[in-house]
Amino acid sequence: MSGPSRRTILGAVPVPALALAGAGVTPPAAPAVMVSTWDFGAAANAAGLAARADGGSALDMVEAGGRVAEADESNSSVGLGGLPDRDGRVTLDACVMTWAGDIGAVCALEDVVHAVSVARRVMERTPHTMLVGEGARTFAVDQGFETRNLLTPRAEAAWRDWLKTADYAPRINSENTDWRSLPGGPGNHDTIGLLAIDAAGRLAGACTTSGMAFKMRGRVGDSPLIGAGLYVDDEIGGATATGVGEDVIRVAGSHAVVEAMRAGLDPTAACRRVIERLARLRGSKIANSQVALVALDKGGRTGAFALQPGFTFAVTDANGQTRIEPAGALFESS
Ligand code: SD4
Repeated sequence: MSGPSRRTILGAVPVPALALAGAGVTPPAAPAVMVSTWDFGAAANAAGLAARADGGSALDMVEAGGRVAEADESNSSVGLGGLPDRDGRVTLDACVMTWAGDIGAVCALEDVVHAVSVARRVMERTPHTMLVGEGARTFAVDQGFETRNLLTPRAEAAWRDWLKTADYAPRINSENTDWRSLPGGPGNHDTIGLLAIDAAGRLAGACTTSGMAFKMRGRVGDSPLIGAGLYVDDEIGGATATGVGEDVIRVAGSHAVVEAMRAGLDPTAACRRVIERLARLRGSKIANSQVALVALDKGGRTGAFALQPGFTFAVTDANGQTRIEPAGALFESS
């Protein structure tokens, strides 16, 4: 069955009244213990599962997964190799949140690959929850993190090419299309949001990114913002977001998903409710925006929903079985 066209959705018809496209995902064979955004989440989940097998906490799991994406030089939007801002500087945003409500974040961090680990240090070693820019970098150096130039030759070439037009226009699902089309496919990654349940049944999450390619210098998206790019409530579940951060922030996307689950919705329905809310709020302004939300509840159920088709997420169960799930979307392909 086909869903509504983007034009229909944007034509003043109340979103909830419509039969929406691709509403569900296949339930996992076994409860999930880790979920992360995009196809490349599979490699991150493998690292998270290894951390779990070593007795690691849910925080260790999501940190390990985030570090896989950050360290991959061939990715275009996380850590090393991330596409820079319009001034040619790679700046990283990341956050973590635990079962206990402990949080840490960094924004616009430069020259340090593992932003997710710096965010964890902010949580563990400072009286604060967020450090930005030069202060975040200084803290990371004080904590022993190595510095290096994050702008790889490939990312620099892409930036120089972009400078010819200097047209800032986020591309829908570039996270998957770039990754699939680049040489070596599975080696390429993008913004990654991760949620995990450890052997003690505790939940944690992380989100790490170099943000939107060719953003203005100083721009911060949703990814390091607790409540927008990530939220975890150990009684209920967690959620994380990817896509155009400005639109995720407007609806406090991840927190809204967790609250929808608290109200009784399953993870897919909770993500869908928040995407519909964004569509009602923004109408035609989100016609060319992609926002995707992913959730994992306390019982290991997962779900996701997006504005546009093409978003996928990686689900891993306690046996280490990983599946790539396609998310339902509000707009069908036009
Ligand atoms: C941001 N949400 O900085 C991030 C970008 C993203 O996959 O998710 N890209 O707005």
